[in-house]
Amino acid sequence: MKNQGFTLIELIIVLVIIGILSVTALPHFINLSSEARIKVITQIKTSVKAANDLLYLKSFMSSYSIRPVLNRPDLIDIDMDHDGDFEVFSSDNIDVRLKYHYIDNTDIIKRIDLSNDFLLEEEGIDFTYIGYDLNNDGQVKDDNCYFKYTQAQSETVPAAYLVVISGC
Ligand SMILES: [Ca+2]
Ligand SMILES: [Ca+2]
Ligand SMILES: [Ca+2]
Repeated sequence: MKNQGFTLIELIIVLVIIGILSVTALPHFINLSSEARIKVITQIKTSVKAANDLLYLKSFMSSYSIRPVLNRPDLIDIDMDHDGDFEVFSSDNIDVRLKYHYIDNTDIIKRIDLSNDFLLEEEGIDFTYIGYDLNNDGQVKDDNCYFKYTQAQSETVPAAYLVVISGC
């Protein structure tokens, strides 16, 4: 039999169902996306910490070449790709310069895959914020939905990881 498309009564039924769905489902989706944002922010923290823990370990492994930095006892370079060069300033090379064996806050962006959904903001020489700019004002901290990385401060004060999710 030839398909005759929707009859008027079918169309009305469909519209009513869509109406009911949008009323009941919308608040749920808003909740979900807040939950999703919290999950993502937490995930970013986990990824950065995992990357950092791994680099920390490698900085003590004899299988990686380490180079001290002149007059900077807080810094070391690691030849991550084992090619004998220390290309720590090249953005497409995995060689890395660590501060007290942890990632410098400005190198976070090199170490994780970040989508355009996030805003990344650096503050001073120590802090990097990655989060949602929910009110679109170009700033990330005011939205209270971010991950904050603090680079290591000394041999005894390692890197720190904080999530703020009260605004997510
Ligand atoms: Ca290298
Ligand atoms: Ca820094
Ligand atoms: Ca903002």
